[in-house]
Amino acid sequence: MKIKDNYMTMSITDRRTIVVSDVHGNINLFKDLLLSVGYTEDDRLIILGDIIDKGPNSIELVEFVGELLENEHVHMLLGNCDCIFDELEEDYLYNYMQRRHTLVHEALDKLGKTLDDYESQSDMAKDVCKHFSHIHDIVRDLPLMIETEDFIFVHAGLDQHDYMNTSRYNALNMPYFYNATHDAEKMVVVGHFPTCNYVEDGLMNNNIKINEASCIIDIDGGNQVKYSGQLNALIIEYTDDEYTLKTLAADDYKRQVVIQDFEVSYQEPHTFTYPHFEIEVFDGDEYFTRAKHIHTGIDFMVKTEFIKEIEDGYRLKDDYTDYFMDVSIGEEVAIIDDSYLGYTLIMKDGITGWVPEEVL
Ligand SMILES: [Mn+2]
Repeated sequence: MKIKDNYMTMSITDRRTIVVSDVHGNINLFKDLLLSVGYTEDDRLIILGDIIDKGPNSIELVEFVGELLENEHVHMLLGNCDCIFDELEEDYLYNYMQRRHTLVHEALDKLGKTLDDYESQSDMAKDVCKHFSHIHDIVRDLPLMIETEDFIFVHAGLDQHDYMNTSRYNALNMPYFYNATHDAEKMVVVGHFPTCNYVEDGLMNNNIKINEASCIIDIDGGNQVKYSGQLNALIIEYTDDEYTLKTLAADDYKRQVVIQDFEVSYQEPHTFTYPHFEIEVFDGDEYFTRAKHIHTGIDFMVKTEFIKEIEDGYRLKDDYTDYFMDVSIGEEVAIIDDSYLGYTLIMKDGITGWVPEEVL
């Protein structure tokens, strides 16, 4: 199957359009985001796929999206994670379930069963399909792409040439599309690949990224995937034939008020993201250690607890930023992780960084 076999065209100039992607079972955050954008049924809502897996409430979220879809101005595209019902008999499923929370976990929970209760994976698949066909029905025949006057919406990406012939697999799975090019001559809006993987100015930044030159917008804020992920909304509004774009984000981290100013006079921040985690480690203390990032050759200071010793060397235990955030008294910031010695990882305006713990 290709995009040209399953897509929709529509005009979006008549009302406000809100675009959201990769909600991944996080129903509460999705509702928060809809509330913050002031969503009403007069708006157009386009969900770019991947409502299922990783987050805690995939089944309830699919049911909720199913209700929303009864409104003719609500549309959802297929994402790779929404294909879970087609993968129930795949060999890799049980292995994946060890690493990630999935819709299957929730389905078995609701059935009061575990994988051990089934003689075979095929029996499990049949049972889940039988009891959750109403969930399957909602995500079964979703389109791969929506094309409008000025925009193309697709979950992951388009082929470089002849986008209508992009395969279903590429439309749902293409990595690093933000760095690619296309010949669609419209603004292509995708999710799937968290924007913080495209590091600019050395910052860990989860906000929507817009590349006017290559006509690509990535809106995936890494919700449920990155430890400081957020859920982004892209808002498109037309006046006559001209559109304007606005962005808004929601997250569910606890908030704390800054009680002391903190300012760094000069720094050149670095952010290293998946999959380049190999580092060389030099001297340090319990707070920070001098290290070299192997893939880029960059020398930097790593929070010592972020170093993971492996068989033949050292790795970062996850995405890492060495950015120190400026904060002022009275400011409210999101607390990402306050379990580190002496310093707290916070997020402000979609950007993640460290502050000394005494400023909070
Ligand atoms: Mn995806």
